[in-house]
Amino acid sequence: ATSRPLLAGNWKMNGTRASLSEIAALRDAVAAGRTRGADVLICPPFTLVMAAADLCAGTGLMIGGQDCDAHPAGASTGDVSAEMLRDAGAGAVIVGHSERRAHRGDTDAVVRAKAEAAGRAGLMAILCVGETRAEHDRGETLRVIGRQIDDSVPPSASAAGLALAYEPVWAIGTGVVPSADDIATVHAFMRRRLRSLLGAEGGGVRLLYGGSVKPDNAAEVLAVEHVDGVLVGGASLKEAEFLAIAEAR
Ligand code: G2H
Repeated sequence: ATSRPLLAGNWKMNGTRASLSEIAALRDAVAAGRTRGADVLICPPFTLVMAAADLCAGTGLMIGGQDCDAHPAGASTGDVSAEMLRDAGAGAVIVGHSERRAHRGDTDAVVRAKAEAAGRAGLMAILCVGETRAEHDRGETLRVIGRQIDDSVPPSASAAGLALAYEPVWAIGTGVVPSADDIATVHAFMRRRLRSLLGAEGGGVRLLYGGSVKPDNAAEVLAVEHVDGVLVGGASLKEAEFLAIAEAR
């Protein structure tokens, strides 16, 4: 973990207007230096993106979306484009989260199109990959991750415009976290794969770990080689808990 770390929160389908106080508190903690130079990002639901971005404009707390459509605008009821997120004040967007891959039809090709749209809109894409429990148990982890990287990372991606998050599906929301050795193995593999896909840019893409990151395991996860940050779900909802993760490194 040599680059400037990225600590990202994914609120998923949680949060109402009242939750903006958590974002304001985190913004103030970042401004007070409590996150010690890390890049900090919170991805609330679409309904809160603009209000959250307004609260954080010009501060060190970035706001992002949790998904985007691949097209800039059009007849696509219920969808939000990367351009719209950018217009709302977002600086980043998550694409390819396993909950969307599993339940919303986001294939590798769709994820790549969304990541490309994010790039065109000037958003950093937080692109998620990860194997299922069954794939893990069959020893297919690296094969699955390799395919997901090859087929969903845009060949045009830049180091600044992309973060790749390893989120083993079996570790999401379960309290189970892979061993430090297993995370290191997967992250080293991701680094090699990104280098062969993107060349020098692939060496600078930040590699995040996601899946049941909590204050009590964050220090260990963040110390793993090739781990340049974390993507945090449940523990990002409360400012104090997320800050404890940021302060663990
Ligand atoms: C994994 C993670 C955030 P949690 O999905 O993307 O969620 O930390 O709740 O496992």
